[in-house]
Amino acid sequence: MEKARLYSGMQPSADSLQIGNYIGALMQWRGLQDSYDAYFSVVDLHALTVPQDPAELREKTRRTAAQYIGAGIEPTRSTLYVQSHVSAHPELAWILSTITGFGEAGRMTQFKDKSSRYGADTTSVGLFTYPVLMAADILLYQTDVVPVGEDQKQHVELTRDLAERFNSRFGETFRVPNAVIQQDTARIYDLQNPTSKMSKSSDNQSGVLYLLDEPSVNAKKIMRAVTDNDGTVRFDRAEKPGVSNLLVILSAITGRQIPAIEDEFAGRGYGDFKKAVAEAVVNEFEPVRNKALELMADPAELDRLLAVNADKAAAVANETLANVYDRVGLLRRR
Ligand code: ATP
Ligand code: LTN
Repeated sequence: MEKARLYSGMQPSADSLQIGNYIGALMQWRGLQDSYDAYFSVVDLHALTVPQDPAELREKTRRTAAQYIGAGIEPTRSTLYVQSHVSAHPELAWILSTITGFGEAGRMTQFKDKSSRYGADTTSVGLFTYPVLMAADILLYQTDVVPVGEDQKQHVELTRDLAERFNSRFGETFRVPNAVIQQDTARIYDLQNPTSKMSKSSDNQSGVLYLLDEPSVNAKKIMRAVTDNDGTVRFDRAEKPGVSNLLVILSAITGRQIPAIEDEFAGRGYGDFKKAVAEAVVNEFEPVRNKALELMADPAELDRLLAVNADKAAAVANETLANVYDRVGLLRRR
């Protein structure tokens, strides 16, 4: 039987990914790549929706791809590519934008949050149409499942609506995808501010564990993580957000259940517990970081891998796009 198709992606918005991206996305992707025909993109066109330095964007794109591979996304098994290498993405996005309502796009909460943060004058039209490009990413590959965080659920809903609308207007063209929402329990918070989500593009780096940082830097950040005065290693998001966050990290990385960890550290101080978390994180990151650094040291080989995968992706995407162009009535070029 043919494997169902899976699509996901991440923006190259930082020099290094952080542990939330690893636990919340990469570990899951790695686990899914055997059971699905999986496509993973570095969505550089999406990154352009906020100002980027051109040289840095190029570098971040390579680095993000290297970290996908370092984390175990295998470029021979999964189709791991850079979004801008497949020109069908912006082409389909244009077509989809013509069937997206202005009000419909305006209801996207991520756009509302970001535009109110940046102000109307610095908010680009690209930021407004961001979800339409995301819909194009997904629909080009006749995707069945889209693993994403809770914050992207609304964008996948829009994608489904657009697929259904297009199919009913122009005939069956797109598979209607389903979101697979990553468990909220896999959400990682900032070590210094454990009630806000950890982010790779955070202004303050002291609470963020970067995959590519030196092991000693990450160990230090964990030893300095904000906790509380109660002194017991116990999961309680409301009262003990710092300790709970460290418990989630240790549990996700070791695969052990939180109660078993609580038992192990009963009657022991936070120092011991933090040491165990630091050791687990450093050991987990080491091979990921080494592999990513190795790939980054040979950009020609990395670019070659990405080109092979872009060709694989383009073959699928172009077929969908040609069908779409026909359906909407664009004249074929002979
Ligand atoms: P940015 O700062 O650029 O918004 P980010 O680190 O918040 O980046 P995204 O690029 O928005 O991350 O998300 C990439 C993937 O990582 C998504 O699947 C998202 O759900 C997951 N992810 C991001 N941050 C976390 C987190 N703190 N905990 C768990 N998963 C996360
Ligand atoms: N918007 C997503 C990244 C993204 C994506 C996609 C995820 C772009 N295109 C297609 C899944 C499928 C984010 O910010 N995490």
